[in-house]
Amino acid sequence: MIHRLFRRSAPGHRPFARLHGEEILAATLFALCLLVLSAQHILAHEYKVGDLLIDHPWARATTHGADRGAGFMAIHNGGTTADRLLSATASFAKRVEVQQMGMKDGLMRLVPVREGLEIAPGATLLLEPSASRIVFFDLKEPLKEAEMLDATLTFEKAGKVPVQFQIEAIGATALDKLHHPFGQ
Ligand SMILES: [Cu+2]
Repeated sequence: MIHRLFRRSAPGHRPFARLHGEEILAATLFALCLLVLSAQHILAHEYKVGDLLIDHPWARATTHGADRGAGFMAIHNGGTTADRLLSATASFAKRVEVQQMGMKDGLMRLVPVREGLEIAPGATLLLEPSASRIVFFDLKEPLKEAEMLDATLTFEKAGKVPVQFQIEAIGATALDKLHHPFGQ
């Protein structure tokens, strides 16, 4: 990768051993940046099942005494037929609901999905704080930052998929957490 980078910036493509000092410095910095980036995502996780790619399921840490939590992720459908996220269960919650924004009593609010959330062919379903989410009810204990917690997602076609939710800070937002730049 570094080699390719230099080819682009130095059309003469000299052998690596003959790079100038500042190029070696640049390469070192570049490698360090990669290390730092991957350290942030040391728990980087994604799940591939059939044509679906489930990117970084995460949930916000909860304060002591909070009885519910919210989970988010991106789900990309690389196939040619639609699938649907129907439901979920979690080891750390007594009850789990997939919710989306919808009208209720004349107001936009989160409502449980009835027929699941569609993931159209080639599309990415984003579960993020401003939109759809998985809600964990009756938490067995507070969700603590940096924990990885077991859950199972159920899809209409892909079936049951075990995943782990990474617990992020209370104020964490969605898109900087994903491993793939979906929807950005
Ligand atoms: Cu991850």
